[in-house]
Amino acid sequence: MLSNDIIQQYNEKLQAEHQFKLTYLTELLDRKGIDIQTIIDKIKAFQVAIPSWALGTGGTRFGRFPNGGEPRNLEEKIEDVGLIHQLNRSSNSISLHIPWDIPSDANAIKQLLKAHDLTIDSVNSNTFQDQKDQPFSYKFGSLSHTKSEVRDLAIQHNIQCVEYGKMLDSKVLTIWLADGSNFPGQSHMRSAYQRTSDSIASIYKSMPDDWTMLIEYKPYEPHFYSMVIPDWGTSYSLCQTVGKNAQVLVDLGHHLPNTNIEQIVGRLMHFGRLGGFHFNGSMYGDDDLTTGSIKPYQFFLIFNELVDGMQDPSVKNPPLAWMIDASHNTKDPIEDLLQSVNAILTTYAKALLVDREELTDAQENNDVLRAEELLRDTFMTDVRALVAEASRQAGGAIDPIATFRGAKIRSGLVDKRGFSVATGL
Ligand code: RM4
Ligand code: MN
Ligand code: MN
Repeated sequence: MLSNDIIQQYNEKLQAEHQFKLTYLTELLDRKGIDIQTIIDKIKAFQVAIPSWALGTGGTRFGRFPNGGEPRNLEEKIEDVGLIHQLNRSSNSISLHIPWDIPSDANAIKQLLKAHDLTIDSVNSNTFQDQKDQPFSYKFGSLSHTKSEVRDLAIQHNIQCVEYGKMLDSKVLTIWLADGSNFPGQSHMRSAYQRTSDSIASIYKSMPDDWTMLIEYKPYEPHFYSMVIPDWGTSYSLCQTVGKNAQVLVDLGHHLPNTNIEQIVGRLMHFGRLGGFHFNGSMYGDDDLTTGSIKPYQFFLIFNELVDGMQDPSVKNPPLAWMIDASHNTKDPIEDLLQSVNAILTTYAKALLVDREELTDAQENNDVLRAEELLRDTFMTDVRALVAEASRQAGGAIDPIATFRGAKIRSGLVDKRGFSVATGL
């Protein structure tokens, strides 16, 4: 664990400039009738889960370029997330992928989580790879497979994930189904959907009542002709079929270019079926880049829709599960994650500043320019000092990345762990 003195030491260096920016923002928002502390408190409460599989360098199928010091086991993954949370106070949970993160001693893991002020977010099943000594292959599908023995294996794996989750007090199972086809005629579209729906229903039935099932969609990859769950409509219909504790999960990279994701968010919230988010950045598809790095305005529009839904009492959507789902091929994974969380909080803060009454008025009166300018004005406001202040007030760093770099944390991890490479993709 990092000594809090180090965080304070870096904060002191940055305090004067930070205060200057904050004072300006306080006055600017005050003129608009917004109390800055109310916004800061909301930022403090916003927590984004870190996926265990994003703590090592990712790769493409052409190669991987690790820098060393990666977590070698679940314990070290928890330590890394603990470090991130210590620096930004906004990442208080970790999501697990089974079988990569099977806990060998659940009680010891729970103790470790507690020591780092963390909890387990979701457990994620993996039927996109065959494991060693697996009796049947997922090559031609898992939950949608034509053969019942393969489907049963995949169903049992998901049920097992829930068991591991229960041991660690998780309450969320996330299913991302890699099933699909690569060639026309390969798969019978309607039957593949029906088999999937039946398989998901059996998993759902075995889940405790206070658990949530999140169903993710993805238009292509690993299959390129068809995916069994390619879009939000399919996820939504599966959720409707299985029951009220199933929700749609939106992964920002799982859309074709130019899809209006904010509209999808609005629709799902309207139906009360938006369960959670996988944040990342995307240029073409499932690029898994740093959140907000490619299309920051679109990201703001998505948050604008989220905040609008969350603040509207007529919207009966359950609280959302926020998570990053990224892969770090180029940057240091911890730095990249800190950058992503910062982009998420900054964008959330901006969406909180939108004058909703004014926007509704402009929309009702079809004043297109006024509505658009209202959003643009908020988007252009530099609110980074609000996020820095939220972190500072919560005991974190004013500038988490500067502190991570200044304290030479990565080289410390390399010294301790050696040239290690984490499990994951
Ligand atoms: C998928 C999807 C899932 C993630 C895997 C590793 O594309 O985004 O959420 O668990 O990648
Ligand atoms: Mn995802
Ligand atoms: Mn993905």
